Amino acid sequence: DLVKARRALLSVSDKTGLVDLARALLAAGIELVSTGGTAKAIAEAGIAVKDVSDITGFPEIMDGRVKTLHPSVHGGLLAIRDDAEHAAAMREHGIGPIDIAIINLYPFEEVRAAGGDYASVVENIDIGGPAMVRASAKNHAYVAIVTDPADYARLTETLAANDGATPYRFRQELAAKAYARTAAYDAAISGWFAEALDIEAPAWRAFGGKLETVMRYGENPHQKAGFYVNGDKRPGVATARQLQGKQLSYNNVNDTDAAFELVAEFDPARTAAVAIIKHANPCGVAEGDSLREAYLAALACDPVSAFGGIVALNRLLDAEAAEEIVKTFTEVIIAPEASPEATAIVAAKKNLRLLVTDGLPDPRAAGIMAKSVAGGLLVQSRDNAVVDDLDLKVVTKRAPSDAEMVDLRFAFRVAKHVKSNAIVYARGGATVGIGAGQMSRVDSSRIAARKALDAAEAAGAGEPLTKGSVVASDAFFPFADGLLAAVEAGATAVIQPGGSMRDDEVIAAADEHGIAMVFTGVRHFRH
Ligand code: 93A
Repeated sequence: DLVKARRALLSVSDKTGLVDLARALLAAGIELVSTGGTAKAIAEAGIAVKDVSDITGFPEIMDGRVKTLHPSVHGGLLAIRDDAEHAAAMREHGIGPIDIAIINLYPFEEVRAAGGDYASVVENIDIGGPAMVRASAKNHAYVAIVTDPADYARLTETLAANDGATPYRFRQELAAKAYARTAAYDAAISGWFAEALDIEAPAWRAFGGKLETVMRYGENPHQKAGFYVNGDKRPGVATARQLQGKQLSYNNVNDTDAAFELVAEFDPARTAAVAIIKHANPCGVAEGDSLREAYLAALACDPVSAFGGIVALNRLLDAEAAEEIVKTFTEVIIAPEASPEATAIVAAKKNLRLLVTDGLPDPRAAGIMAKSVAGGLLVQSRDNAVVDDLDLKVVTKRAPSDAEMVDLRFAFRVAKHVKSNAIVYARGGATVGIGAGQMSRVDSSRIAARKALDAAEAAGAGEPLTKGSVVASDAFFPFADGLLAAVEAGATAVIQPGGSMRDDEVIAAADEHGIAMVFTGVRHFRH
């Protein structure tokens, strides 16, 4: 079970913690063998290390493309120590066992993320490293393979606790981690090819490659969770820089993503926009001349739900907006940038997380969405339809006024990001009532209207804000009842995909009440 470590091979691109580890291994009586750059770094610290060329009897050739790809290295890693034939082969060819391998790979992901050119990205595909990692991990009966500098301390502690040996269970766990690393590495390479060649990426890439964060827990405290990233450089929750606040929770990441993807629908060159999200649904969205104005209008839609929400902005967070946002308990703020003054205002709220992304995602960009189901993964392309690109058809006797048309587009833009069945009332560039996630469309209609009433009451307004509003539906009204509920709430114009068997009935009901209605021809289900 315990394997006494006598020789370690070190070959690392990321030299973090290398010298300390080398010193500790040497102190434990372990001989060190290393490749060019790694050996140099160790030797410069005054630590005795052998060059891998000394054991292969072969120089590193072809710019290092071939340095450890040699039977002396792979035989030392793969030999079954107590197999007579293996032992004989080792004697015959002068191969010494390697008991510990410390390897991390050429920084393919980093070079790719930094926008390296084709040739340098290709040159950073490590061959010898993964070969050694896989060989060591296969032979975990004898070899401890460490692929992550974060495990160096655990290695030295384990050696110290076991008189310079490693236990079987420890080597098994390291092997499992090693194969996860090589799998993610190859996934990143194949993903890069797919992107470079503009071909369909393998579906499983949607799951992401690299474990970025281990969360305290998942959707609920009894669930474990982690955040895996796939190297996509698009501005968003995965690439955001957190300027302050507690670690993001699983639900925070999910909600922040929903918030930012929604607010990115609003071109910052045209308007300032704010979205407030709770449980992955918006409880208020608005645009305006300033972020402050937009935030206040978004907040007015449903101030009760906004408590503990996620706030996303489509422009640089300025001091005026920050001052308003911190008045309400908020979990996360995400924006393309934040001014120093705004950052200072947010800093007064220690726990409030502030994320900046250096840009907005492109709502029209292609992408892959995945959802796990029992026994599999459902994969689909991203919903990148944008209302401005759609052919809107007026189907009623009355056409919407210009002002109604602006709000109709706004409402449909928001409805795309509301869980189905989605009903969104809007007026003057702000949502005034949102009905989300109901099993019947008419219920979503009623809930949205009810929320607008509550908001009006809370604000001391005489009549519900839905009076004179427009309404968007993410999918067609199967019957006239959903439309009639909207009419009752005071909506004057409707936007919806159309396409129901009963479109005629719905159009007739709209005409009867002087409602203007447009069909988009595109549905925005979201589940
Ligand atoms: O170019 S390689 O694919 N060919 C090899 O034979 C080889 N052996 C180790 N890359 C190879 N490595 C990698 O070199 C390791 O995975 C490690 O990332 C890096 C360490 O090089 P150096 O010690 O010269 O800094």
